[in-house]
Amino acid sequence: MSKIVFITGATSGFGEACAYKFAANGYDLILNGRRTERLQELADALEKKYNVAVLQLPFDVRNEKDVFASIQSIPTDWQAIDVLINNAGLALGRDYFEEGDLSDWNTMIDTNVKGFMYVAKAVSQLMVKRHADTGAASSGSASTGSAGHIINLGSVAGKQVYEKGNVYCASKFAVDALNQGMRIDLLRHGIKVTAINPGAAETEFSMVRFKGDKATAKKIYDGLKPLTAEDVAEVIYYCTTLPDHVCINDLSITCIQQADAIYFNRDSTT
Ligand code: NDP
Ligand code: 8X3
Repeated sequence: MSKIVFITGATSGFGEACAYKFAANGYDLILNGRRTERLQELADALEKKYNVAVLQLPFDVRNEKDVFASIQSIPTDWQAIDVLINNAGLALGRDYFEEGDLSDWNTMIDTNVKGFMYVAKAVSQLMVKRHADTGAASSGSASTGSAGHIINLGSVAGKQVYEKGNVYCASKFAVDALNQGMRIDLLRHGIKVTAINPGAAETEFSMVRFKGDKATAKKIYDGLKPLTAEDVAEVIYYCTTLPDHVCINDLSITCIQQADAIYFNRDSTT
């Protein structure tokens, strides 16, 4: 039987690249995002190219009821989720704190923190149930690796605050704390929990952050050869290939021109 990966935010960027990477490696996929046409196109492409099965699960991660209802209604055949890539998220605006837009703040917290928690809770319940059903709990063996793997998308912005990053950084600091908390609390169920913390990666992220202002979005990557979505997907996939008893807990990844959330070595010729 094929393994199953569940990816939130699969309609673009890291999520979409992960969908291709995991499909290429034989996984069946549960794919989430709000843009249903994109989900359909992606599902069609993956099924055709890799002959994998795809279950589309469109919902807005901010909607608590929809998240739990959708995940609890996953057909039995699909409930043995091996890997959750808890990825849906966004930044909105880059403003001095006192000038920040309250609606942007609410959307970031509702998506990156609350939505992130809802998805992780609903999926971890399925993983815990599976762990109990397979008897791993009673044997005390957490090393079987059969219980599942949760991969949380943090950020270098969740390790260090930068100017005008305020609320986005706070949301990713929360992800960092939740990643640690989940790892501690899910330890007894044999569930691996990994944080992936990328630096600047050219996806739709900056276009979303700057609300379609192409010039400002592009400026973020001036003088950089930033990470690509595929670079990040490669690393995420790698984390799932290690032996059952090995877990990468927390991994930061930047392009070679970025040291952390603040320091860049930009090259005008790049
Ligand atoms: P993209 O904008 O390319 O992709 C974001 C994805 O999240 C889309 O598929 C979008 O789908 C989905 N999404 C956003 N809001 C919701 C929602 N409310 N419900 C369901 N899905 C939602 O960005 P990235 O791929 O770059 O970002 C993915 C994650 O990585 C985010 O958590 C981001 O914070 C993080 N990150 C990004 C970095 C970067 O530089 N790009 C660096 C570090 C971390 P749809 O609109 O269809 O719902
Ligand atoms: C996204 C990376 O540096 O734009 O989390 O905050 S950054």
